Amino acid sequence: MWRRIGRSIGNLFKMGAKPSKSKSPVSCSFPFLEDKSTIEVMKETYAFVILRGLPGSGKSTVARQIAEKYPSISVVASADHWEITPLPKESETDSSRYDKLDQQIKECLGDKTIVVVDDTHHNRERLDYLFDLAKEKDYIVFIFDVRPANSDLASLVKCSHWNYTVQQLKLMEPELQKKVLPYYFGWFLWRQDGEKMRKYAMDFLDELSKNEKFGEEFFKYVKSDSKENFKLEEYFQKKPSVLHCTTKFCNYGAVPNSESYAGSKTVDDSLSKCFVLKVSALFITPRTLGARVELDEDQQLLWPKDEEAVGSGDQVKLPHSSRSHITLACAPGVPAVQTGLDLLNILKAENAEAQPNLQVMLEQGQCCCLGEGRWIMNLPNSIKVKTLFSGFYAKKKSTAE
Ligand code: 2AM
Repeated sequence: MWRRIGRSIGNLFKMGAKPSKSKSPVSCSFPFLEDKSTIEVMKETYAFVILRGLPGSGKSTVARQIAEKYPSISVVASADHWEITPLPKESETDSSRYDKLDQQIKECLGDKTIVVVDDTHHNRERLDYLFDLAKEKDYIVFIFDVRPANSDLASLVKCSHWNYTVQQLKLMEPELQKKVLPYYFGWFLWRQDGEKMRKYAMDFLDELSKNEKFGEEFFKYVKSDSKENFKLEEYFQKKPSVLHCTTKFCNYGAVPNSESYAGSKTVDDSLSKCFVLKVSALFITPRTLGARVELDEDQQLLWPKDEEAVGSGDQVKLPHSSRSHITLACAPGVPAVQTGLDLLNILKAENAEAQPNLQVMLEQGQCCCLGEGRWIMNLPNSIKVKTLFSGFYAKKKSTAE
């Protein structure tokens, strides 16, 4: 019996060059293998799946199952296939060992929708290199730790065909027991729905830019030499390459409670799973353009508990997860984190004021001004967007944007 953190996988044999020595019955549960709506979305998502675990832990079984579930659109790039023996200690200086595997991965990125990399992945530098490859082509990274239910290393040694000793596996084990913490966790929009949101945002800007009342108020708060030459679309140029709704910002573990969040069962069960988010409003400030997201009960479980204090210390208290949003664009020099802060600020002003300062009617709905260039348009019909839950992984300390 084999498991991926509480879940069992089986039928143990290796893809690629050599089959593993033993097999056990299949019984596994991953959203991208079993959940119908997840599978539909995965079929049209650039997904970079990193399988991670000790030799003999069952990674290749999962890889094979993905290949079977997504025939023709997926590829498995396996270290075994290129006969790359994992080195037990963190001393993999000779990266040329990976040349053939990397060549295969690079050829498949952009060509195949789902790229699965099957290797031990116990070396952080190696992971960083893969994150860069995925980011270059806007692939969403999914990391799955495949762990044997039976942690007896002697049985793993028997299952692996690389003739390891128990001692060698012991050297790899500590690194593999640690979670790879992302820059942030969040819901990543399905490409089609991402495009839909971008179009919606552009139409919103287009309508606003034609509205005199809006222009008069908004322009007072932006830094621009000339009102005539000011163009909203040009001002909000900085856009995320993949739209997302952040749940927990981890900064690779530097943020408190990142590890407990990443290690929670809710997060683990949700990795790669499809969630449909409800976008209930669009908002604009002199700094950011964003979409408000209202979470349902299940989605709220993924919202970090330490964000509960939102609004505490202020007179206006806002409900848990009020900050949930999608950053659509930022003004020059403004970091994306500002969008959530702007949303909270708008919601507090909305709650505090009986009447908005100004209102303008747009095709998509009524847009209300809350002063200081802050405007919100609550949508008469919310927009539903399909997303996949995962982390954003990049080299530690990189700016990531
Ligand atoms: P946001 O767009 O959802 O606000 C990368 O910087 C992403 O991490 C940003 O898109 C931003 O998400 C989020 N982020 C950055 N710094 C953050 C912080 N201090 N707190 C919460 N989210 C942050």
